[in-house]
Amino acid sequence: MPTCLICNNNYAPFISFGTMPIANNFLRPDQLDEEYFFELQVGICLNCYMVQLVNQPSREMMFHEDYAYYSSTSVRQVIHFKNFAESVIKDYCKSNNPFVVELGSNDGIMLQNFANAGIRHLGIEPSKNVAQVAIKKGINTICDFFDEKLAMEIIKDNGMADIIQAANVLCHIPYIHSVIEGIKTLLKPDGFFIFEDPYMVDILEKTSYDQIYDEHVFYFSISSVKFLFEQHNMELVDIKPLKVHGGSMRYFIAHKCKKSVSSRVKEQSDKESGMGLHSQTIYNNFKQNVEKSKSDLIQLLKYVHLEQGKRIVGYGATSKSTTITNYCGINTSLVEFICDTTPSKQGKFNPGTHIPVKPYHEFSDNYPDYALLFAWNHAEEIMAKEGKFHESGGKWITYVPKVQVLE
Ligand code: DWN
Ligand code: SAH
Repeated sequence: MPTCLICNNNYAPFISFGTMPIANNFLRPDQLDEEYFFELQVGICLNCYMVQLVNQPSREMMFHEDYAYYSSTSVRQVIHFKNFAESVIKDYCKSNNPFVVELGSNDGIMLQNFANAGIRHLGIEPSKNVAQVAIKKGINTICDFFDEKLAMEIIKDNGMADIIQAANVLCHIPYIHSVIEGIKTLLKPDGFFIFEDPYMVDILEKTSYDQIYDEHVFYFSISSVKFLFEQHNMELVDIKPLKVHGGSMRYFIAHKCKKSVSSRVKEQSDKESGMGLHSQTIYNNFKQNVEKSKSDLIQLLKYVHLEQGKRIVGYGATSKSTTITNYCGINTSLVEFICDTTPSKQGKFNPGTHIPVKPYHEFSDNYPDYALLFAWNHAEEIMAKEGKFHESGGKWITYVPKVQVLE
């Protein structure tokens, strides 16, 4: 039985997806034969309620000098982080010469707002290629993995932080205890650690099982986050539900007994418990929903392409799509190619099932009959700009919250 990364209790996995490649390892033609695979399984620890990956590939296999995800590819995400930064500046940057630290700052999508406002800031980003984009924008960035040791070095050079932020990062880190100890050391006594990640309740309700892949080690809920920070004498003091990435939660953490705790925390925690988040049944039901989603999707794609002879192209070579394509066995016999605006993914092949990734113009120059929306979390942004595809008679296929053709 695996051991919980949070509390060392034993737990049993409730779902297995079979072997999976590294989700963001888009392959050059000469790399197709040398892929790494691992067993993708998830379980819930019924002692601390943390939903987690059973096996994790090493961090260096995922975050390196050629990390495929550049945060600023979505215009809506740029706006989301501008609003996030502006609220932090307004509410928490009142002290003299405040210092803001961001973990997993990627290409600077969040910190550029602090840099532009002349606020002292520092990004910690281990993936060198994206860190360099931020540095070129004039954003102070250390290219390394954040942990307790690095926190001490940051203090030595910069002093303590008023605010520490992390978006879609904490859930990526299996050595989370060292990271939280680092945050505790680096954060001023009256400071806040504010982080956001995909929310377990949204994943369950939408059967968005494609959020499950190597980089996402944890699937947070209010209950598991509370337990985790209490182990470090820190406290969850407020929450804010968010629409991004298909439903996320923003968590506000403070040193223990330093801030009043919003009633929202208990309300949402009670809601989770009422939904059955603390017992096994809901996760077993999720497994059944995932299996149904898989068979519905394969059936639809086969009907559309093999029986009706229609062209299907994937839209957005997301990390999430690696889980869908590998778990459902989707390859070029069903999907012609995947279009994506990220230059470093283009001309490569998706991990595992080796569908070619092509530049966006290959989609718009010759619209397919159907577009399989792998970037479903950006649906609003994508639909708003793809009016011509729709006018040409093109249709969208989605699988979240259920498999369907959007009319
Ligand atoms: O947690 C993570 C999140 C924040 O980002 C990381 N582990 C990795 C990554 O996950 P993802 O790859 O599933 O993220 P997205 O934001 O769903 O990826 C969107 C992809 O679609 C990018 O490759 C860019 C592309 N795209 C596009 O081709 N046209 C996106 C938009 C909005 C578009 O219009
Ligand atoms: N914050 C951005 C990027 C999320 S992708 C956004 O929301 O769009 C996750 C990022 O976390 C990657 O850029 C990865 O390199 C970084 N990361 C992984 N482990 C880390 C660690 N220990 N410390 C800091 N960043 C880390």
